[in-house]
Amino acid sequence: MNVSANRALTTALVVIDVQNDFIPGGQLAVPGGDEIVPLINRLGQSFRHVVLAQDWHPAGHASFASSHPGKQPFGTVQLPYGEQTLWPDHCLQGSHGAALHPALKLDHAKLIIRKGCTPDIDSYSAFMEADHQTPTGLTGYLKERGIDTVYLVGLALDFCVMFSALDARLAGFNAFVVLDACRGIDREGSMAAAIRRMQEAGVQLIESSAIDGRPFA
Ligand code: VGL
Ligand code: ZN
Repeated sequence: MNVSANRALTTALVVIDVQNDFIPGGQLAVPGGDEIVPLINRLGQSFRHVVLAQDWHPAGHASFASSHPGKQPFGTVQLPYGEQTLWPDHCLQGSHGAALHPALKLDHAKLIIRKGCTPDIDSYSAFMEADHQTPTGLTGYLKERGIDTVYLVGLALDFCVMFSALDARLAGFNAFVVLDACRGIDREGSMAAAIRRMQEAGVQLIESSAIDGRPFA
């Protein structure tokens, strides 16, 4: 087996939360969220292994401001695992808002991992719920398939992409975030903080020009 074929087998593209509710017009719109879809579609052609993450909350989820009387979206509440930012109701299981963006075309993706399903625990990360104890199963899936390197793209850079990248490092993966294939929410300096935290954790921040052109297929 030659080197490039080997790299194809050990590398995965992980597409985070490219869902209607995170696109302009959705319940928790990320500015420019729709702009990255054509780029992600193109990058997908460079990867044999593609995994999609889907934020997938039950009604009354603990991350919804509406679940906490008197609380507003973008406020916070103290939960057993720490401080939880509160959001508008979003990505309700089975809803249009929770569906993957209709222009996302990654037909060869083999796994859709749904997260945020536990009623009283949020999960920004595609790897681990916010209690830092409950795995989603993604680490096991990737490791069982011999994957040691993940490239992350999607929404939102300063929340779900960042926490997924940090947890990928904790699980021992090489982690790259493709910045121009992400968009952020950027509340109260969250974007700059996310970049700093990822750099400190050894996440490599790159542009798509570094990988465009089928190197992993
Ligand atoms: C996300 C807030 C709440 C994300 C998900 O995908 O970044 N952000 N749920
Ligand atoms: Zn969510």
